[in-house]
Amino acid sequence: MTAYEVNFDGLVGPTHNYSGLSYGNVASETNIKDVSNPKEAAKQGLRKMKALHDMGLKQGILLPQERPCIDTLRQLGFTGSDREVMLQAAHQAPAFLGAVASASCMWTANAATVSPSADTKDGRVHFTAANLTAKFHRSIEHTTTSRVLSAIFSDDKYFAHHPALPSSIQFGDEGAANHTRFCRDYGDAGVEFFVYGRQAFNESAPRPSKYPARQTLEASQAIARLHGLDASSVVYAQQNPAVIDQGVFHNDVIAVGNRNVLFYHEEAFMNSSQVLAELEEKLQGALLKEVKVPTSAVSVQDAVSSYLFNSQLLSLGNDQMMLVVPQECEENPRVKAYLDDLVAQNTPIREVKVFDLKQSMKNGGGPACLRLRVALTEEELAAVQPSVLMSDQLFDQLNSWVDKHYRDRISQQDLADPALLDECRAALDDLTQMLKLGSIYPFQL
Ligand code: SUG
Repeated sequence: MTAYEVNFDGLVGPTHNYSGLSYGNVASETNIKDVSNPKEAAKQGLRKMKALHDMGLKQGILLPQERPCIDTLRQLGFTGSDREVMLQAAHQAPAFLGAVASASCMWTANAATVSPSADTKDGRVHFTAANLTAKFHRSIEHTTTSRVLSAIFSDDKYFAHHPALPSSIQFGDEGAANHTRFCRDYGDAGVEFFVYGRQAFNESAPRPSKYPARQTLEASQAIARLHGLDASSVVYAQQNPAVIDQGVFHNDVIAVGNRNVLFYHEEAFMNSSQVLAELEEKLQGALLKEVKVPTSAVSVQDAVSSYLFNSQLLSLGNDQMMLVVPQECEENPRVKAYLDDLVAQNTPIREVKVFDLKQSMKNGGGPACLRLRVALTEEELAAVQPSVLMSDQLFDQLNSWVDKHYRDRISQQDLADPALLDECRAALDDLTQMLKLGSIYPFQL
Protein backbone atom coordinates (compact mmCIF):
# COMPACT_ATOMS: atom_id res chain seq x y z
CA MET A 1 0.00 0.00 0.00
CA THR A 2 1.24 3.51 -0.78
CA ALA A 3 2.53 5.34 2.25
CA TYR A 4 3.94 8.80 2.79
CA GLU A 5 6.04 10.71 5.22
CA VAL A 6 3.97 13.66 6.39
CA ASN A 7 5.83 16.49 8.10
CA PHE A 8 3.83 18.29 10.78
CA ASP A 9 5.53 21.60 11.47
CA GLY A 10 4.94 23.61 14.61
CA LEU A 11 3.19 26.88 13.93
CA VAL A 12 5.23 29.43 15.91
CA GLY A 13 3.17 30.91 18.74
CA PRO A 14 2.54 34.63 19.42
CA THR A 15 4.88 34.76 22.46
CA HIS A 16 8.07 33.59 20.68
CA ASN A 17 10.94 35.13 22.64
CA TYR A 18 14.54 34.69 23.74
CA SER A 19 14.70 33.85 27.44
CA GLY A 20 17.91 31.77 27.50
CA LEU A 21 16.10 28.81 29.02
CA SER A 22 18.09 25.90 27.63
CA TYR A 23 21.44 25.36 29.29
CA GLY A 24 23.42 23.12 26.93
CA ASN A 25 21.80 24.64 23.84
CA VAL A 26 24.41 27.15 22.68
CA ALA A 27 22.08 29.34 20.56
CA SER A 28 19.53 29.73 23.37
CA GLU A 29 22.27 30.77 25.78
CA THR A 30 23.89 33.15 23.30
CA ASN A 31 20.76 35.06 22.33
CA ILE A 32 19.29 35.51 25.79
CA LYS A 33 17.30 38.74 26.11
CA ASP A 34 17.46 39.62 22.42
CA VAL A 35 14.26 41.16 21.09
CA SER A 36 12.30 38.59 19.08
CA ASN A 37 9.92 39.00 16.15
CA PRO A 38 7.08 36.48 16.53
CA LYS A 39 5.36 37.63 13.33
CA GLU A 40 8.50 37.03 11.27
CA ALA A 41 9.18 33.74 13.09
CA ALA A 42 5.73 32.41 12.21
CA LYS A 43 6.07 33.55 8.60
CA GLN A 44 9.52 32.01 8.18
CA GLY A 45 8.03 28.69 9.32
CA LEU A 46 5.02 29.03 7.04
CA ARG A 47 7.22 29.80 4.04
CA LYS A 48 9.14 26.57 4.58
CA MET A 49 5.93 24.56 4.90
CA LYS A 50 4.45 26.12 1.77
CA ALA A 51 7.60 25.58 -0.29
CA LEU A 52 7.70 21.88 0.61
CA HIS A 53 3.97 21.54 -0.04
CA ASP A 54 4.48 23.18 -3.45
CA MET A 55 7.12 20.55 -4.24
CA GLY A 56 4.48 17.86 -3.80
CA LEU A 57 5.52 16.78 -0.31
CA LYS A 58 2.88 16.10 2.35
CA GLN A 59 2.80 18.85 4.94
CA GLY A 60 0.69 19.53 8.02
CA ILE A 61 0.77 21.86 11.00
CA LEU A 62 0.65 21.41 14.77
CA LEU A 63 -0.81 24.17 16.88
CA PRO A 64 0.90 26.53 19.30
CA GLN A 65 0.00 26.45 22.99
CA GLU A 66 -1.55 28.92 25.37
CA ARG A 67 1.21 31.10 26.79
CA PRO A 68 1.98 32.48 29.28
CA CYS A 69 0.69 29.34 30.98
CA ILE A 70 -1.29 30.77 33.90
CA ASP A 71 -2.20 27.31 35.22
CA THR A 72 1.47 26.57 35.82
CA LEU A 73 1.91 29.86 37.69
CA ARG A 74 -1.10 28.95 39.85
CA GLN A 75 0.51 25.57 40.57
CA LEU A 76 3.49 27.55 41.82
CA GLY A 77 1.38 29.49 44.29
CA PHE A 78 0.44 32.70 42.48
CA THR A 79 -3.19 33.63 43.04
CA GLY A 80 -5.91 36.06 42.00
CA SER A 81 -7.21 36.87 38.54
CA ASP A 82 -5.13 35.76 35.53
CA ARG A 83 -3.85 39.30 35.24
CA GLU A 84 -2.85 39.40 38.92
CA VAL A 85 -1.12 36.04 38.62
CA MET A 86 0.96 37.36 35.72
CA LEU A 87 1.87 40.59 37.46
CA GLN A 88 2.83 38.84 40.70
CA ALA A 89 5.06 36.43 38.82
CA ALA A 90 6.62 39.29 36.84
CA HIS A 91 7.40 41.07 40.08
CA GLN A 92 8.48 38.17 42.31
CA ALA A 93 9.90 35.64 39.85
CA PRO A 94 10.48 37.05 36.35
CA ALA A 95 12.43 33.94 35.38
CA PHE A 96 9.29 31.83 35.91
CA LEU A 97 7.34 34.15 33.65
CA GLY A 98 9.96 33.77 30.90
CA ALA A 99 9.64 30.00 31.15
CA VAL A 100 5.84 29.82 31.11
CA ALA A 101 5.73 32.30 28.21
CA SER A 102 8.05 30.31 25.94
CA ALA A 103 6.70 29.35 22.52
CA SER A 104 8.96 26.27 22.62
CA CYS A 105 6.26 23.85 21.42
CA MET A 106 7.08 25.15 17.92
CA TRP A 107 9.89 22.52 17.88
CA THR A 108 7.56 19.64 17.18
CA ALA A 109 10.40 17.15 16.74
CA ASN A 110 10.19 17.17 20.53
CA ALA A 111 6.41 16.83 20.71
CA ALA A 112 6.27 13.05 20.60
CA THR A 113 7.80 9.82 19.36
CA VAL A 114 5.84 8.26 16.53
CA SER A 115 5.94 4.64 15.35
CA PRO A 116 4.28 3.93 12.00
CA SER A 117 1.72 1.13 11.76
CA ALA A 118 4.05 -1.15 9.79
CA ASP A 119 6.31 -1.40 12.86
CA THR A 120 3.80 -1.90 15.69
CA LYS A 121 2.26 -5.07 17.06
CA ASP A 122 -1.36 -3.90 16.75
CA GLY A 123 -0.88 -2.31 13.31
CA ARG A 124 -1.78 1.19 14.49
CA VAL A 125 0.31 4.36 14.42
CA HIS A 126 1.53 4.95 17.99
CA PHE A 127 2.26 8.34 19.55
CA THR A 128 3.88 9.02 22.94
CA ALA A 129 3.95 12.67 23.93
CA ALA A 130 7.43 13.60 25.20
CA ASN A 131 7.65 14.54 28.89
CA LEU A 132 10.57 16.95 28.22
CA THR A 133 11.50 16.82 31.91
CA ALA A 134 15.01 18.19 31.33
CA LYS A 135 13.76 21.77 30.99
CA PHE A 136 11.00 23.32 33.09
CA HIS A 137 9.64 25.47 30.25
CA ARG A 138 9.28 22.39 28.04
CA SER A 139 7.99 20.03 30.73
CA ILE A 140 4.68 21.92 30.68
CA GLU A 141 4.01 21.14 27.01
CA HIS A 142 2.92 17.52 26.99
CA THR A 143 -0.66 17.74 28.30
CA THR A 144 -1.71 20.13 25.56
CA THR A 145 0.47 18.29 23.03
CA SER A 146 -1.49 15.12 23.79
CA ARG A 147 -4.77 16.97 23.30
CA VAL A 148 -3.60 18.45 19.99
CA LEU A 149 -2.38 15.08 18.69
CA SER A 150 -5.58 13.33 19.79
CA ALA A 151 -7.68 15.97 18.03
CA ILE A 152 -5.74 15.59 14.77
CA PHE A 153 -5.26 11.82 14.83
CA SER A 154 -8.57 10.99 16.42
CA ASP A 155 -9.66 7.68 14.90
CA ASP A 156 -8.64 4.89 17.28
CA LYS A 157 -8.97 2.36 14.49
CA TYR A 158 -5.72 3.79 13.12
CA PHE A 159 -4.10 5.79 15.91
CA ALA A 160 -3.01 4.95 19.49
CA HIS A 161 -1.99 7.70 21.92
CA HIS A 162 0.10 7.21 25.05
CA PRO A 163 0.47 9.87 27.71
CA ALA A 164 3.97 11.13 28.46
CA LEU A 165 6.27 8.90 30.53
CA PRO A 166 6.51 9.61 34.29
CA SER A 167 7.90 13.11 34.80
CA SER A 168 11.23 12.20 36.33
CA ILE A 169 14.67 12.88 34.89
CA GLN A 170 15.27 9.13 34.98
CA PHE A 171 12.70 8.86 32.21
CA GLY A 172 13.69 12.07 30.45
CA ASP A 173 12.24 11.84 26.95
CA GLU A 174 12.72 14.38 24.16
CA GLY A 175 10.57 12.68 21.54
CA ALA A 176 11.44 12.26 17.89
CA ALA A 177 14.57 14.45 18.12
CA ASN A 178 16.33 11.30 19.32
CA HIS A 179 14.43 8.80 17.21
CA THR A 180 14.93 7.87 13.55
CA ARG A 181 13.12 5.25 11.55
CA PHE A 182 14.85 3.44 8.73
CA CYS A 183 12.98 1.48 6.07
CA ARG A 184 12.93 0.70 2.37
CA ASP A 185 9.59 2.38 1.63
CA TYR A 186 7.53 4.24 4.22
CA GLY A 187 4.86 1.53 4.22
CA ASP A 188 7.37 -1.31 4.83
CA ALA A 189 8.28 -2.56 8.29
CA GLY A 190 11.32 -0.60 9.44
CA VAL A 191 13.98 -0.39 12.11
CA GLU A 192 13.52 2.18 14.85
CA PHE A 193 16.71 3.79 16.05
CA PHE A 194 16.70 5.35 19.53
CA VAL A 195 19.64 7.52 20.54
CA TYR A 196 20.05 8.33 24.23
CA GLY A 197 22.40 10.56 26.18
CA ARG A 198 22.76 8.57 29.38
CA GLN A 199 21.62 5.57 31.36
CA ALA A 200 19.65 6.65 34.41
CA PHE A 201 19.92 3.41 36.38
CA ASN A 202 23.59 2.74 35.72
CA GLU A 203 25.78 5.27 37.46
CA SER A 204 28.97 3.84 36.05
CA ALA A 205 27.93 4.17 32.39
CA PRO A 206 29.47 7.10 30.47
CA ARG A 207 27.67 10.44 30.46
CA PRO A 208 28.58 14.03 29.59
CA SER A 209 30.34 16.05 32.25
CA LYS A 210 29.39 19.62 31.35
CA TYR A 211 25.95 19.76 29.77
CA PRO A 212 22.89 17.67 30.61
CA ALA A 213 22.03 14.55 28.63
CA ARG A 214 18.30 14.97 28.21
CA GLN A 215 17.27 11.54 26.92
CA THR A 216 17.73 8.34 28.92
CA LEU A 217 18.02 4.80 27.62
CA GLU A 218 15.27 3.78 30.04
CA ALA A 219 12.85 6.28 28.48
CA SER A 220 13.63 5.02 24.96
CA GLN A 221 13.08 1.41 26.07
CA ALA A 222 9.74 2.31 27.66
CA ILE A 223 8.57 3.86 24.39
CA ALA A 224 9.58 0.80 22.38
CA ARG A 225 7.50 -1.31 24.81
CA LEU A 226 4.50 1.02 24.70
CA HIS A 227 4.52 1.09 20.91
CA GLY A 228 4.70 -2.69 20.64
CA LEU A 229 7.96 -2.73 18.69
CA ASP A 230 9.74 -6.02 18.17
CA ALA A 231 13.25 -6.19 19.64
CA SER A 232 14.52 -7.51 16.31
CA SER A 233 13.60 -4.12 14.76
CA VAL A 234 14.93 -1.76 17.38
CA VAL A 235 18.46 -0.39 17.82
CA TYR A 236 19.61 1.70 20.78
CA ALA A 237 22.73 3.81 20.57
CA GLN A 238 24.43 6.15 22.97
CA GLN A 239 25.23 9.63 21.83
CA ASN A 240 28.90 10.50 22.21
CA PRO A 241 29.03 12.37 25.57
CA ALA A 242 31.85 14.57 24.22
CA VAL A 243 29.54 16.06 21.56
CA ILE A 244 26.77 16.75 24.10
CA ASP A 245 29.38 18.74 25.99
CA GLN A 246 29.95 20.79 22.82
CA GLY A 247 26.28 21.70 22.48
CA VAL A 248 24.71 18.70 20.74
CA PHE A 249 21.72 18.57 23.07
CA HIS A 250 19.65 16.28 20.80
CA ASN A 251 20.75 13.63 18.32
CA ASP A 252 19.08 15.61 15.53
CA VAL A 253 21.82 18.22 15.92
CA ILE A 254 24.38 15.68 14.66
CA ALA A 255 22.54 13.10 12.52
CA VAL A 256 19.47 12.74 10.33
CA GLY A 257 18.03 9.71 8.58
CA ASN A 258 15.39 9.04 5.96
CA ARG A 259 14.32 5.68 4.56
CA ASN A 260 17.59 3.75 4.21
CA VAL A 261 19.93 6.74 4.39
CA LEU A 262 21.81 7.96 7.45
CA PHE A 263 23.56 11.33 7.19
CA TYR A 264 25.73 11.73 10.28
CA HIS A 265 28.85 13.21 11.77
CA GLU A 266 31.67 10.79 12.47
CA GLU A 267 31.68 11.78 16.18
CA ALA A 268 27.92 11.38 16.68
CA PHE A 269 27.73 7.98 18.38
CA MET A 270 29.65 5.91 20.88
CA ASN A 271 30.78 2.57 19.44
CA SER A 272 29.84 3.80 15.99
CA SER A 273 30.93 0.73 14.02
CA GLN A 274 28.95 -1.65 16.26
CA VAL A 275 25.87 0.57 16.06
CA LEU A 276 26.02 0.72 12.27
CA ALA A 277 26.59 -3.01 11.99
CA GLU A 278 23.48 -3.66 14.11
CA LEU A 279 21.43 -1.26 12.00
CA GLU A 280 22.61 -2.92 8.80
CA GLU A 281 21.83 -6.37 10.11
CA LYS A 282 18.35 -5.49 11.40
CA LEU A 283 17.44 -3.62 8.24
CA GLN A 284 17.91 -6.84 6.27
CA GLY A 285 16.82 -6.15 2.68
CA ALA A 286 16.84 -2.35 2.91
CA LEU A 287 20.56 -1.80 2.50
CA LEU A 288 21.69 1.04 4.78
CA LYS A 289 23.43 3.88 2.95
CA GLU A 290 25.70 5.83 5.23
CA VAL A 291 26.81 9.34 4.44
CA LYS A 292 29.47 10.05 7.05
CA VAL A 293 30.75 13.59 7.49
CA PRO A 294 34.34 13.59 8.77
CA THR A 295 35.59 16.02 11.40
CA SER A 296 38.30 17.08 8.96
CA ALA A 297 35.57 18.54 6.70
CA VAL A 298 33.12 19.82 9.33
CA SER A 299 34.03 20.09 13.01
CA VAL A 300 31.47 19.45 15.75
CA GLN A 301 31.61 23.17 16.48
CA ASP A 302 30.74 23.99 12.85
CA ALA A 303 27.94 21.42 12.96
CA VAL A 304 26.51 23.09 16.07
CA SER A 305 26.75 26.64 14.78
CA SER A 306 25.48 25.89 11.25
CA TYR A 307 22.96 23.16 12.16
CA LEU A 308 24.04 21.16 9.10
CA PHE A 309 22.57 17.97 10.56
CA ASN A 310 19.39 19.61 11.79
CA SER A 311 18.29 19.38 8.23
CA GLN A 312 15.32 17.61 6.73
CA LEU A 313 16.24 14.73 4.49
CA LEU A 314 13.31 14.35 2.13
CA SER A 315 12.55 11.84 -0.61
CA LEU A 316 11.92 13.34 -4.03
CA GLY A 317 11.05 10.12 -5.82
CA ASN A 318 13.44 8.01 -7.99
CA ASP A 319 15.42 7.26 -4.81
CA GLN A 320 16.73 10.82 -4.83
CA MET A 321 16.77 12.93 -1.72
CA MET A 322 16.90 16.60 -0.88
CA LEU A 323 18.51 18.16 2.18
CA VAL A 324 16.65 21.16 3.61
CA VAL A 325 19.16 23.25 5.52
CA PRO A 326 19.08 26.56 7.39
CA GLN A 327 20.74 29.62 5.87
CA GLU A 328 23.49 29.42 8.50
CA CYS A 329 24.94 26.50 6.48
CA GLU A 330 25.56 28.84 3.55
CA GLU A 331 27.19 31.38 5.81
CA ASN A 332 29.79 28.93 7.13
CA PRO A 333 32.47 28.50 4.41
CA ARG A 334 33.47 24.98 5.48
CA VAL A 335 29.90 23.74 5.63
CA LYS A 336 29.07 25.41 2.33
CA ALA A 337 32.10 23.80 0.68
CA TYR A 338 31.07 20.43 2.10
CA LEU A 339 27.52 20.78 0.76
CA ASP A 340 28.72 21.90 -2.68
CA ASP A 341 30.87 18.82 -2.81
CA LEU A 342 28.17 16.51 -1.43
CA VAL A 343 25.69 17.02 -4.26
CA ALA A 344 28.43 16.24 -6.76
CA GLN A 345 29.18 12.91 -5.05
CA ASN A 346 27.48 9.62 -5.70
CA THR A 347 25.07 9.63 -2.73
CA PRO A 348 21.25 9.71 -2.71
CA ILE A 349 21.42 13.38 -1.61
CA ARG A 350 21.10 15.20 -4.92
CA GLU A 351 19.82 18.59 -3.91
CA VAL A 352 20.17 21.14 -1.11
CA LYS A 353 17.47 23.69 -0.36
CA VAL A 354 18.14 26.63 1.94
CA PHE A 355 15.64 28.41 4.19
CA ASP A 356 15.87 31.49 6.36
CA LEU A 357 14.69 30.32 9.80
CA LYS A 358 16.75 32.78 11.79
CA GLN A 359 14.07 33.54 14.39
CA SER A 360 13.87 29.88 15.40
CA MET A 361 17.58 29.21 14.89
CA LYS A 362 18.46 31.84 17.50
CA ASN A 363 16.82 29.52 20.03
CA GLY A 364 18.54 26.41 18.65
CA GLY A 365 15.70 25.25 16.41
CA GLY A 366 16.48 24.39 12.78
CA PRO A 367 14.40 22.82 9.98
CA ALA A 368 14.38 19.37 11.60
CA CYS A 369 13.40 20.69 15.06
CA LEU A 370 10.39 22.38 13.54
CA ARG A 371 8.78 19.20 12.21
CA LEU A 372 7.32 15.95 13.50
CA ARG A 373 7.44 13.16 10.96
CA VAL A 374 4.50 10.80 10.72
CA ALA A 375 4.64 8.00 8.15
CA LEU A 376 1.08 7.21 7.10
CA THR A 377 -0.60 4.89 4.64
CA GLU A 378 -3.11 6.39 2.24
CA GLU A 379 -5.95 5.13 4.43
CA GLU A 380 -4.43 6.58 7.61
CA LEU A 381 -3.78 9.89 5.90
CA ALA A 382 -7.45 10.03 4.93
CA ALA A 383 -8.31 9.68 8.65
CA VAL A 384 -6.21 12.72 9.68
CA GLN A 385 -8.12 15.92 10.49
CA PRO A 386 -7.93 17.49 7.01
CA SER A 387 -8.01 21.10 8.15
CA VAL A 388 -4.39 20.92 9.41
CA LEU A 389 -2.99 19.76 6.07
CA MET A 390 -1.23 22.47 4.10
CA SER A 391 -2.96 23.91 1.07
CA ASP A 392 -2.79 27.21 -0.81
CA GLN A 393 -5.90 28.28 1.06
CA LEU A 394 -4.61 27.30 4.51
CA PHE A 395 -1.34 29.10 3.82
CA ASP A 396 -3.20 32.32 3.00
CA GLN A 397 -5.51 31.95 5.98
CA LEU A 398 -2.62 31.38 8.38
CA ASN A 399 -0.67 34.34 7.03
CA SER A 400 -3.67 36.62 7.54
CA TRP A 401 -4.19 35.14 10.99
CA VAL A 402 -0.56 35.91 11.90
CA ASP A 403 -0.92 39.45 10.50
CA LYS A 404 -4.00 39.98 12.62
CA HIS A 405 -2.77 38.62 15.94
CA TYR A 406 1.04 38.72 16.17
CA ARG A 407 3.43 41.39 17.41
CA ASP A 408 6.62 42.13 15.56
CA ARG A 409 8.74 42.52 18.68
CA ILE A 410 8.85 41.02 22.13
CA SER A 411 11.41 41.99 24.73
CA GLN A 412 11.74 40.47 28.19
CA GLN A 413 9.71 43.37 29.65
CA ASP A 414 6.87 42.69 27.22
CA LEU A 415 6.36 39.23 28.71
CA ALA A 416 4.84 40.90 31.77
CA ASP A 417 2.23 42.70 29.69
CA PRO A 418 -1.19 41.18 30.52
CA ALA A 419 -2.39 42.19 27.04
CA LEU A 420 -0.07 39.53 25.63
CA LEU A 421 -2.12 36.81 27.33
CA ASP A 422 -5.36 38.21 25.91
CA GLU A 423 -3.80 38.44 22.44
CA CYS A 424 -2.57 34.85 22.62
CA ARG A 425 -5.98 33.56 23.71
CA ALA A 426 -7.79 35.52 21.01
CA ALA A 427 -5.39 34.14 18.40
CA LEU A 428 -5.79 30.55 19.56
CA ASP A 429 -9.56 30.81 19.76
CA ASP A 430 -9.62 32.05 16.17
CA LEU A 431 -7.26 29.27 15.13
CA THR A 432 -9.23 26.40 16.65
CA GLN A 433 -12.35 27.74 14.96
CA MET A 434 -10.58 28.12 11.63
CA LEU A 435 -9.28 24.54 11.88
CA LYS A 436 -12.56 23.16 13.28
CA LEU A 437 -10.76 21.48 16.17
CA GLY A 438 -13.20 22.25 18.98
CA SER A 439 -11.91 23.24 22.42
CA ILE A 440 -8.39 22.08 23.22
CA TYR A 441 -6.80 24.82 25.30
CA PRO A 442 -7.19 25.26 29.09
CA PHE A 443 -8.91 28.65 28.61
CA GLN A 444 -11.49 27.00 26.35
CA LEU A 445 -12.29 24.07 28.64
O1 SUG B 1 14.58 22.48 23.75
N1 SUG B 1 15.11 25.79 22.63
C1 SUG B 1 14.72 24.41 22.34
C2 SUG B 1 15.20 24.00 20.96
C3 SUG B 1 14.68 22.66 20.56
C4 SUG B 1 15.34 22.13 19.34
N2 SUG B 1 14.78 20.88 19.01
C5 SUG B 1 15.43 19.86 18.40
N3 SUG B 1 16.74 19.83 18.35
N4 SUG B 1 14.74 18.88 17.98
C6 SUG B 1 15.26 23.46 23.40
O2 SUG B 1 16.39 23.69 23.86
C7 SUG B 1 15.07 27.84 23.92
C8 SUG B 1 14.03 28.76 24.49
C9 SUG B 1 14.63 30.01 25.08
O3 SUG B 1 15.79 29.99 25.48
O4 SUG B 1 13.88 31.03 25.18
C10 SUG B 1 14.55 26.45 23.65
O5 SUG B 1 13.69 25.97 24.33
